[in-house]
Amino acid sequence: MKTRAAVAFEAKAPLEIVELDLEGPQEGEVLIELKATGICHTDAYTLDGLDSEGLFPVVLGHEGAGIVREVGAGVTSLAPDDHVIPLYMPECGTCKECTSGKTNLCSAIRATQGKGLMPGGSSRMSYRGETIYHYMGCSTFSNFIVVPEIAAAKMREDAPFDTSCYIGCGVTTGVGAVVNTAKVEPGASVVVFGLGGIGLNVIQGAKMAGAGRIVGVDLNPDRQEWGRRFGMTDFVNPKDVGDVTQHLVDMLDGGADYSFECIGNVDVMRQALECCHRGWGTSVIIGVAPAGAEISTRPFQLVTGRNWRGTAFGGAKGRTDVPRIVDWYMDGKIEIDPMITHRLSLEEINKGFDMMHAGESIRSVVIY
Ligand code: NAD
Ligand code: AHE
Ligand code: ZN
Repeated sequence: MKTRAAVAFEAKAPLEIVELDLEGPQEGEVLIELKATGICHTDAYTLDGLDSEGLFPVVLGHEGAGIVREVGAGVTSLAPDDHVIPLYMPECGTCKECTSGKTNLCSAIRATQGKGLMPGGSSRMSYRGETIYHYMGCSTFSNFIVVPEIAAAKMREDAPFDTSCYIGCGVTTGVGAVVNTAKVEPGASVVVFGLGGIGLNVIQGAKMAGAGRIVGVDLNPDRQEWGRRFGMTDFVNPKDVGDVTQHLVDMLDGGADYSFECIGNVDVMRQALECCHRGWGTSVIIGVAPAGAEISTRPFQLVTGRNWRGTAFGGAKGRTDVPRIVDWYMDGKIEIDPMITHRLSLEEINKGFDMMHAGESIRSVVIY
């Protein structure tokens, strides 16, 4: 069949809207008609050539929601007309990681996923006979996609696609980092570096967990109002203070109980660790840093009891946790609607990237 898609033919070039050839679902796979997709900073990072796994030509996008249209042989847990969120973090339920009870990092299809291919080792997408790579096992910048059954989470049918798609990455990552990874407790102090599509969800997760002080740090002054809207109690613009780390340590009587880096900047990752309280403070890295970048600190920071952690997809197990997060949204426990600042057609997708870089959007969503 044919599908309309925004293709990244090369790094740093605008996406081009073309009609691709798409092969149908094979055994254990499903065909999904996407209804909406968000644009996450990780898509921009790969498009900018900063991803060590980046491949071109590729259909980017990993934050979608849609409807199952066809299932391949042997598919038992999904059927046509099911509403689903594609998962870049699948959940097979049987691999070493899924059964460990210690991580959400399912390993069933990670090797081929990182090579832009389906589990059998081939791509389902092509353009004029040339292979087009899949991205993060999702490629939601295509109207139709094929994904493995284990990489789609069923969602309730009354949840709107144009907001629920954000649960496919940003919402789950931010809220999950707080509740699954850090396990922030009531009254704890929290510092959030970077108040974009992820950081604002960390803030609302911290508020939901009953955190006390929630300090936001961002270079964009407009983000102060955004942070306060979701529960931030204090705002720090690094441009207004000398030493950000010392400023936060003084502000929080020795430092933060928890900090979250939601930017992808290794210098800020160091500040996020070092603003944590001696003896127990935990810093969680969420931001994805450019290929080749490395983090550093004095080992003394760890010797004296600070903890450095990281999280992917907020520690959430896709097929188990995503439907619950959709329920949290539908029950008003978390907010999504105000963060969707722009709705675009597929033809306007490059505008979404421009607005992200200019700091004008929180989340742009493409509606098919
Ligand atoms: P975004 O562009 O919406 O937000 C980034 C924010 O950081 C902006 O508000 C920007 O003003 C601010 N910022 C930039 N440089 C700064 C600095 N030096 N100091 C303070 N603030 C600064 O991006 P996003 O979609 O929220 O993504 C954030 C990061 O999280 C990216 O690196 C993305 O790749 C990563 N991410 C990781 C996961 C994961 O599972 N670990 C999931 C999603 C996104
Ligand atoms: N491909 C990069 C790593 C990118 C990365 O860390 N991705 C996050 C999700 S970002 C979503 O917006 C993730 O889930 N990582 C775990 C994994 O298995 O990819 C690189 O450095 O090669
Ligand atoms: Zn993302």
